[in-house]
Amino acid sequence: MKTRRAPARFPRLPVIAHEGPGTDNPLAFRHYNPDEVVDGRTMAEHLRFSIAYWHAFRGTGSDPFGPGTINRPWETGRDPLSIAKARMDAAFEFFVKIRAPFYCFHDRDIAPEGRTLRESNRLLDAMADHARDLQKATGVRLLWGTANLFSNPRYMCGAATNPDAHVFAYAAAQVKKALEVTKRLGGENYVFWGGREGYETLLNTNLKREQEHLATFLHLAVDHAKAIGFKGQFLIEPKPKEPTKHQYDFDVASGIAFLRTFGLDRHFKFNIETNHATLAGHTFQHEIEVAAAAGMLGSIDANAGDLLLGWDTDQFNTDVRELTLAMISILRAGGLGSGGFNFDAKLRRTSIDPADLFHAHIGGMDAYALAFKLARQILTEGKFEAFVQERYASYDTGYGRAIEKRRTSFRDLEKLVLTQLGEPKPRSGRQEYLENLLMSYLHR
Ligand code: XUL
Ligand code: CO
Repeated sequence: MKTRRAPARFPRLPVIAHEGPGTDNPLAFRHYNPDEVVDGRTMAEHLRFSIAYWHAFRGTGSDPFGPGTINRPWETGRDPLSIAKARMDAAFEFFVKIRAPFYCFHDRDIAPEGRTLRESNRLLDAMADHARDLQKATGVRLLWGTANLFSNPRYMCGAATNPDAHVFAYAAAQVKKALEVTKRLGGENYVFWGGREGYETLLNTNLKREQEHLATFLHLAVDHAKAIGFKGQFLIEPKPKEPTKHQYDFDVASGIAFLRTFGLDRHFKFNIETNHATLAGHTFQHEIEVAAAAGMLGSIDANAGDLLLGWDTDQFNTDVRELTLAMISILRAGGLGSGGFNFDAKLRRTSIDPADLFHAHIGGMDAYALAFKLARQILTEGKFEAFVQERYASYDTGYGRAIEKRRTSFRDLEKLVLTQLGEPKPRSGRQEYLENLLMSYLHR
């Protein structure tokens, strides 16, 4: 790598420092102290924050009603490859300044797409070399890679679920390359988000064949990972709709059913995105609990939707209550392992200043750091745990235990009720008491 220092792309923005909750500096962390050691690990190691390349460095603020509003100086002039390199220099400067140890990308975020697959692969290789050099120079690592199988018009009717086998083959070739690049850059996970793996109308769709094709595609990916020695974790990112009307990986529960049906469950965990959970009609915490119950909690796409809007608004999440509940479930499940918290979130269309990118991520990181601390405190004190344990205590002994061990029958239970138990005595679920208890932690 050349030693010549590139000019700063964010010249007026500093490396963000932790100044504590009392600071009035808007460009400082109040709660996220990357170097603070908690239980033998730094906060940076616990939280494994990651920046989403597509939003932070490819997002322009465009919407269906108008073009982009966000203009970055490195996006103009020269040829697409030079622009991609200047953009990546800016990205790594940002990762360092915002103190994020990880980033994530789609293949087409970091490199321009060529006219042929061969040319696209060559461009991707050139940008992977540049990324490798920048990773080495900064210490920033790749949380996960993925392939964009939804933007190019060839994928308008799906990639792995396309009715045309030619498109399936093209998508396979693209994922093969993306997996190889992810491995080369030390990516710790690889994500499959089926943006167009669904349908608009059943009038033109063979749902059964499409689901089988999707399963075959994932099996081929597992085979290729094995062939090249990629050891990262495979993740499915569920989303119920948008861009298609119905997507096959609707939510975590349907994802688990799909993976188990096709013998893929050993190879996959879930990348749970907050806004996708709410689009599926669930809370964020619900999706985390469902994945954790199956031992398949992998990683988080950290964002939020706007509950008054029905689409994927990908906002930064500063709802400490929601995040504390999510963190309780994550910590109780033993954490995210090779996963992390990836800010799959974008600036509002009107937030056009470089400083807005900093404020957005500072808020997201602080909210998660605060939620992490609150959740740890709640779990350490164990009041909710004790309440729940007591609520289910009748299953710990006697006939309750026999039910859990499946050592009983309807006949046995009927006899028990008729001869000994009689009518059960209703017990309060005490929801309001528990909500107040939660509030006492959030607002001390
Ligand atoms: C889209 C989305 C994607 C995935 C990666 O809603 O979340 O950016 O995270 O393909
Ligand atoms: Co996402």
